[in-house]
Amino acid sequence: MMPHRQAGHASDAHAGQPLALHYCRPDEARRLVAGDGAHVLGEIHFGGWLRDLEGARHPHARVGMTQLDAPPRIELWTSPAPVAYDRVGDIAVAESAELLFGSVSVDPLREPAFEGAVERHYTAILALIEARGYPHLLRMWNYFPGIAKVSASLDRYQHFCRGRYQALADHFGDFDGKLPSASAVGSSDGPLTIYFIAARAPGVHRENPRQMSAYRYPPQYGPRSPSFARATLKRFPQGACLFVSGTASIVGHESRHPGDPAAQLAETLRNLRALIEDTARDTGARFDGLAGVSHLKVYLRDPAFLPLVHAGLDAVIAPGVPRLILRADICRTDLLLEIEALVAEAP
Ligand code: 3EB
Repeated sequence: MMPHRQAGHASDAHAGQPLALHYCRPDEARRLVAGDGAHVLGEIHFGGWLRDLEGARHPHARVGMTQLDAPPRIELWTSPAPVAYDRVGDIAVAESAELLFGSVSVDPLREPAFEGAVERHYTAILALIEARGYPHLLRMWNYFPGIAKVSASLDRYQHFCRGRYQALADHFGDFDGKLPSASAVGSSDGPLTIYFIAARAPGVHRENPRQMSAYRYPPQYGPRSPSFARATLKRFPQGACLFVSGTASIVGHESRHPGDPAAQLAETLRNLRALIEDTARDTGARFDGLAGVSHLKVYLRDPAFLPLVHAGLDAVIAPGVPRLILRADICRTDLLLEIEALVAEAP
């Protein structure tokens, strides 16, 4: 399943699961997609288009974030089981027996239209997953340009949060334990892209013992709080995995270590370790702390921080764990980096 990984590595724990993640070179993606062992759920290109997807039926998107490591990788989600493709309005859909992968990639629109568009797309996604019988959101990614641009005294991230909140509140009522894991990060250019994984059977949404739940943040961060969980645990017959949301140098609700990327990285890694260990303790999932991380995606405000990020990660993450490092705008201006992860249960 993971030709770029060495045998015996943490991510082999994903083998046989209803989904696998690959951060792979374009030629590896082509081979995986053409082979008969893997069916594509979705394919995300960061930077430019990395291979020709003209006529592709599976959900795909290009996100305007430069990759800071060479060679560039594609984020490819595959299923060992066959996948059926469809398109419903703006949503490209891939359905396997257990999982639905969807993506929306549209003109980002300017304020004041942006916020309503976010609400509309979220409402459409929620209606789709209900109608198709995959009502349980596991993970959502949100990318759009101009995340710090201010209009009507709110920045675009705050407008995004308001639109998302409206759709999710209409759907769920109260949020406790209902919101999925997510990332929401600023791109340099390109569309508003929302992609997601939903399931027939529920996951377990988790919070971080070192952080206030984002959906309870005080109003200083915006009129509507960010609506996501810190992580979502999903049990498959072959083992559990943990979708870890974008995680930053926030303790409680406050940003820590302004202007100090090394300290922000260390704080972020403490947050990740606490979240993974707390989930393992509470649920019995066999996650081996940071050693169980199978994939990392790092959003970095300034490419100059790249060497210290590599050094900091090398100290705690095994060398074979694929990391995608992207130039991106983080939603709070005092945050210099954010890290998301996939964690696999030990075999
Ligand atoms: C934070 O902890 C940092 O709005 O969906 C991380 C992950 C962050 C997801 C989101 C925001 C989101 O508040 C920012």
